[in-house]
Amino acid sequence: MSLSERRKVALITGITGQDGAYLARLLLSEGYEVHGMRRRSSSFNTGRIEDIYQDPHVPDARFFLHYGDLTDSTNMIRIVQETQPSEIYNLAAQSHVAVSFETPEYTANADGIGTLRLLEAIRILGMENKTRFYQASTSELYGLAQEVPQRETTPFYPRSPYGAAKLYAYWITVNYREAYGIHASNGILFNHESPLRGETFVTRKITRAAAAIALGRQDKLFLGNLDAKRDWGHAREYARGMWMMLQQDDPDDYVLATGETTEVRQFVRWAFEDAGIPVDFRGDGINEKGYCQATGKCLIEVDPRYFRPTEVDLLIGDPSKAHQKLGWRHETPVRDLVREMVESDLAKARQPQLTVD
Ligand code: NDP
Ligand code: GDR
Repeated sequence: MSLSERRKVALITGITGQDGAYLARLLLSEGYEVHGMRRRSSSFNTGRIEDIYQDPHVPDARFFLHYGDLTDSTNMIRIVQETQPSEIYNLAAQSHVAVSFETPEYTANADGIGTLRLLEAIRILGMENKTRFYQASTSELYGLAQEVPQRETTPFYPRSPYGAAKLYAYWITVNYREAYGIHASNGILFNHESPLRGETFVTRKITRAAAAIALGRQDKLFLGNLDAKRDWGHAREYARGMWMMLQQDDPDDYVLATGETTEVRQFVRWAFEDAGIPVDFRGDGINEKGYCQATGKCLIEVDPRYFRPTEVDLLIGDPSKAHQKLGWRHETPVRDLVREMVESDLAKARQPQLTVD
């Protein structure tokens, strides 16, 4: 069925997360009716999508939220049946690598079997030929890198319960494509960040802390492994890549990355520079007091509690296939990404009601 003949109805799991928020905006701007699955929470968890929320009572509303959870099969079958999506984007996951060591079974259930539940919903409902499926796969599949840079053909070697759960999700997506002819694609996305990034991922933790320290609201930033290297791009651009994958005639798997890698330590340097905080970052080393100012005040310290039992030391992706086949390209260099995130966190930190934590 050609693109123009297909109904534009999307179901996004994980719509309250960073990527869900960017993807929902993009799909609304492309004319889609957008359905999002959200979890019930005792506190508000829709902060990232507040500005696109529409009252479902308005006659031409195109944005709807449904309560659901990846661990609940019947609930997912019902949501897929009710919404009849032409495209499903499975972005929901317990997405924190360090937390997956604390909650390995839950992570396997949500991130691994959750993907199977959605694919089964498509099959049970007989929607194999009318619903396209996107799986949020990850560079964490490469883990202990078997090749540099990593591309679609690089062997996987996950290094965390999160990576292992996502490995199952990757292969079950491939299997349902091959076994049942579902238009199902994996986006193997390298790290992507933004002002909407979750506060406990390293980039946002750093930019929030730099803003709070600059305004005198925080004394110190505790971090784990500063030597790790990541290929960081902008989440808005990666959401567009997800959508582009489902607009292809044939399903396939694609790496989205910038092709450049940066040490966590360098990200810290840039963020503190952008926040206007003078810190002595001379040399590659960090002394026993951390990174300090000329006054002797030390602002950044390594706390081993943030080390992971097994670490992914180096990630750098080769996005050539996405360049050639999708025409996708990243636009924001990591240096600009840091600046945008620091500026956003400085603006937020200046708002008095948001500073208590
Ligand atoms: P976030 O952590 O920001 O968002 C995760 C989303 O999943 C949230 O909406 C969360 O809901 C929801 N969720 C978590 N558990 C469940 C569950 N059991 N049932 C239903 N919903 C659930 O992640 P990102 O937006 O950064 O990432 C999106 C996806 O892409 C994830 O699958 C992630 O693993 C993957 N990925 C991310 C990369 C990145 O760099 N950002 C890179 C590669 C892959 P709530 O808001 O209630 O917590
Ligand atoms: P990652 O992102 O594990 O790559 O997973 P994260 O930002 O958590 O860690 C990146 C690197 O920074 C090191 N690090 C710290 N990390 C955190 N969270 N907190 C710290 O204090 C800290 N100090 C150093 C980590 O050890 C690591 O090496 C993200 C998630 O979005 C996944 O869902 C996604 O699949 C991958 O990116 C691609």
